[in-house]
Amino acid sequence: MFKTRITELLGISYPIIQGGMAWVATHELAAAVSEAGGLGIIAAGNAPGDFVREEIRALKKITNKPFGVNIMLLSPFAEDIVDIVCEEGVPVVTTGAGNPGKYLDRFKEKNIRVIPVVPTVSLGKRLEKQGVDALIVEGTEAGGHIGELTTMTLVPQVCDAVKIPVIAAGGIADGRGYVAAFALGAEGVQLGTRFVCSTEAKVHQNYKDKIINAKDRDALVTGRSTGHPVRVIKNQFTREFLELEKQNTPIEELERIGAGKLRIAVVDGDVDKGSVMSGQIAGMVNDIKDCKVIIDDIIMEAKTLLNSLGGGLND
Ligand code: TUI
Repeated sequence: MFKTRITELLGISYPIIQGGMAWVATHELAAAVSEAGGLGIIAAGNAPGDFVREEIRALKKITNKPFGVNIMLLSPFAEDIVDIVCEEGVPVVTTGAGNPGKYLDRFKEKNIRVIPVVPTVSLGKRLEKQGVDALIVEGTEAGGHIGELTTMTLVPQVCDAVKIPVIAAGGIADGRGYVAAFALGAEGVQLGTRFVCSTEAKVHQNYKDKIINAKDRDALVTGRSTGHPVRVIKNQFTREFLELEKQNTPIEELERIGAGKLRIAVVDGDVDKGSVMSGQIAGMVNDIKDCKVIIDDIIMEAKTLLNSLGGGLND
């Protein structure tokens, strides 16, 4: 359960990858996760190509370990980011918020491992046929832009439908979630919210505190009416936004209001007027730890849990 096709494919020590969170997943966080034996990811988000190129170069100066770049496919700069990851010798690409099919030939040509996030069985099957290396199967418990199905229901259905390895995401932050994901058929896990609350994440303290103080029902969904549902922590922004949605405000107006709100929360620390993206697991993330401690604790807890569960076989 600790050496899988994912550790093999990516050349990492533990099958734990970090989510590609816009503004949060900088080279500092990615390098820390990779140094700790997982796969760190730089998030391109909506950033322009030159910014992402500098992030990749900055990461390479501080670690020689494998890493990845997440391409958010709704970004106006997605095409440029594809060019840049091909030029800069990036070993792994993850994608989100769309179908990366049209870019796959170019990634393959450069021997880049491609691991898209999929919210459905059908997209997973289609991308397997097109030659992706693995899938990140993300349940609706996740933070940010989400699909409809839960991790519990989606992961086993995708595992049954494909032969390539699956990485489970959405609602995982500790050894219990890790073992549960493997029980569902996954060979790795992706964590987002847990890594936001790490020492190395260059995220405003107010944002980390908002997650640490969140309770079980504080992560809710805005943007259902726009077709781009986004999970965030409840605050003044979500109250106002949800009220506008209730009043059938036009989609273009809602998108204009939502634009730039993540940066305000992550960088400026305005967690009242900004968008504090987080998964449902926020209620269980109660401290800030080094990335290495996060990963070591998960592996230790998973081993202990497996021993106790295995003990049940002798009953
Ligand atoms: O992408 C994410 N999480 C994100 S992206 C983001 S930036 C953003 N902000 C506002 C609105 C929209 C985006 C914040 N958080 N997670 C991975 C993910 N991918 N979740 C869902 C999907 C997804 C959805 C549809 C993947 C593929 C897909 O395909 C549709 C198609 O074209 O077949």
